[in-house]
Amino acid sequence: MQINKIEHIAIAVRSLDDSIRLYEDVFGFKCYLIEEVKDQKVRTAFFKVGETKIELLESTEAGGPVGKFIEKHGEGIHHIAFAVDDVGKSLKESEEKGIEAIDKSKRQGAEGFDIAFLHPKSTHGVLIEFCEKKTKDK
Ligand code: CMX
Repeated sequence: MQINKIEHIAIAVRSLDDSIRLYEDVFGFKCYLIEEVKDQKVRTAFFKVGETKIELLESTEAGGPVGKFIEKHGEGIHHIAFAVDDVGKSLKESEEKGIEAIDKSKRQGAEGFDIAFLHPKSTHGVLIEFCEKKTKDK
């Protein structure tokens, strides 16, 4: 498998607005996109950091994955996303090597990326996402 780069690091936050202020006013980043991903029950905000990005995640429903995460762990790093050329192939290769996938096939995430997650129980406690950009400009 070839990982091209860390596409983004995602951070679960209680309030997108409060957290955007931190990243803009203190760190000097510029939020370039706020997008709701309805099927994931989150609102996201993105910042470019060199070759990679930071994604802030605010839960829109208590029972959603980020709502449950914050309830259990509090705010903090939620997942790491790897940029790959082919999410389907990366999933298959991972499963062949005994890693449990959460998603059995790719689906659409924020920014129109194809995405899929591996289960943190299989990856030493880190939720890992594969991300494939449809128009390639890695
Ligand atoms: N990182 C590391 N571990 C995590 C985790 C995370 N983000 N979220 C949950 N876990 C842990 C739990 O603490 C639990 O550990 P223990 O068994 O030791 O207590 C374990 O994973 C399983 O938890 P669970 O209660 O059985 O399952 P959940 O219902 O909490 O679901 C998960 C966990 C990872 C399967 C679920 O959150 C999921 O499917 N995530 C993928 C989708 C997602 O995260 N979407 C939000 C972001 C979308 C986006 O970026 O657009």
